[in-house]
Amino acid sequence: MEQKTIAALLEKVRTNSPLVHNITNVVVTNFTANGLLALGASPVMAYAKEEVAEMARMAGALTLNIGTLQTETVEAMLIAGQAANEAGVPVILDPVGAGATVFRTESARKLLTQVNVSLLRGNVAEIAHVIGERWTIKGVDAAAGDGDVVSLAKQAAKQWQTTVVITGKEDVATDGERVYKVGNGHPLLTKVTGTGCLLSSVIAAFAAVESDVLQAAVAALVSYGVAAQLAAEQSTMEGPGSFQMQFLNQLSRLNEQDIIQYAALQPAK
Ligand code: ATP
Ligand code: TZP
Ligand code: MG
Ligand code: MG
Repeated sequence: MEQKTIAALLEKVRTNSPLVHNITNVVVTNFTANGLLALGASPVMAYAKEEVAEMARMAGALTLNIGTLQTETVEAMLIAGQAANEAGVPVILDPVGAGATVFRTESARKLLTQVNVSLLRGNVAEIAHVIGERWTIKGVDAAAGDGDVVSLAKQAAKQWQTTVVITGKEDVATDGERVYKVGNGHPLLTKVTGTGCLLSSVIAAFAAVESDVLQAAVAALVSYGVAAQLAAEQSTMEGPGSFQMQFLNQLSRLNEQDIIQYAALQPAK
């Protein structure tokens, strides 16, 4: 995928400012809304089962995030997901903490079974557990492991008939056939809660303007990772507090030159 294509998709997000409907967790709600605004998208959070279908139908994309799941929220996610499917609105699922508890693992699988999910994004442990493989997980965080991340991602894509993104130091994106690796990002992203969750919603914003979900995901991963690198460079003090603020600034000012200079993207097998 060309760097210019990535920059053009970023520009399209800013021009179209797609509405992204998020049913997300209580930890990251404000950060997700601010991150989407900084990027140029239009966030909305709506959870009541009386309204989610209506909101999902009018959105450019829907993000389902199980980070602080309640039984009623699963119901609302199923209603929203099915309404999005009927309206042709892409659905992104972030299975936060799948594998940590049975409720999370089973809810993620239920959503994947009953909703046509366009893209599944998680850390390696979450994706492994969603497909019934083992990987150490500590709450919502993945532990280091020695499995093959590319084959795990491909296996998940085939098992659930969806596009899969596994993030970490290096990100992997695949539709089960095509595979990309993205090396952008910065370790400070691991010191700010919700950077994975915001990324899932940023992928949703790109999927709202690009129907090839894999291309949308790769453009989102590169843009997000480059913004993080620039933020780390710009932070006066190297710490998570100033990084978080700079990261929002960089999401809003990122341009084609930055993408051309920093994109670390390679096709893989
Ligand atoms: P976890 O809970 O395991 O941290 P997550 O849902 O927060 O998972 P991450 O895998 O942390 O998701 O991915 C969020 C962003 O952070 C992605 O853009 C990813 O590339 C980036 N990232 C994660 N770890 C690193 C790292 N060690 N170096 C650079 N970037 C990283
Ligand atoms: N606990 C439940 S959800 C959540 C925490 C700490 C936020 C996780 O965010 P991310 O993006 O997966 O780090
Ligand atoms: Mg993280
Ligand atoms: Mg996460």
